[in-house]
Amino acid sequence: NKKATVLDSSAIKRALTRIAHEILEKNKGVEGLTLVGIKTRGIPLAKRLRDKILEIEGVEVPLGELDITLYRDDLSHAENNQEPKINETRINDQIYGKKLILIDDVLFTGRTVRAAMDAIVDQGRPSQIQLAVLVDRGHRELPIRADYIGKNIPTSQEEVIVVELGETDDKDQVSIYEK
Ligand code: 3GP
Ligand code: 5GP
Ligand code: MG
Repeated sequence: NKKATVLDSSAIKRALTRIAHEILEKNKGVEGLTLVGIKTRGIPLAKRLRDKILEIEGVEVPLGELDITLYRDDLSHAENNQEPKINETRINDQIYGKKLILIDDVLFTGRTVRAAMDAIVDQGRPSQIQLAVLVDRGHRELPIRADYIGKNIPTSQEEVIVVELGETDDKDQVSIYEK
């Protein structure tokens, strides 16, 4: 059951616009950048950031995709002791010497991002890996943090963040639910 809406569509849009500017500022432009969206909702977020960067800078940066899921398929009963697993990777561009920006919807324990970094490092040696997330809900179990954060939403273990995006759902919205 739903407790609150934390980001509406304009707030999501503003957060992504800000993150696009932060990416450009931190990296002094687009040189060497590659965006990498993580599985379902990280991919539309990565595409939106690419479009925003194109709007601001006039350059279309390369975009890759990573598919990482848990071993068990009943995700509604996902437990913290399940390790994320790489299914498929499509990072078409070269990785060597590139600055990769991983993009995901929610950062929680950090295990998905760790798995993503493993998969990348297996394929090549980027000069840097940075991380952008729409929501950081806390509860990290690994020493991982995001470089770019849409919104910090402190949650309890009993709460879940529901991220809806127009590309996969019927609207843009981020809300908190009690499990
Ligand atoms: P996503 O693929 O768009 O990221 O993991 C499958 C989906 O389940 C995810 O969608 C995510 O939004 C949703 N989800 C909600 N709560 C959790 C959770 O606690 N763990 C994981 N792994 N996914 C969750
Ligand atoms: P982590 O591996 O950091 O524990 O979890 C990150 C991944 O699991 C992200 O891809 C994210 O989609 C998903 N996830 C974890 N917790 C939540 C949550 O509360 N809401 C949503 N929407 N996704 C979550
Ligand atoms: Mg996700």
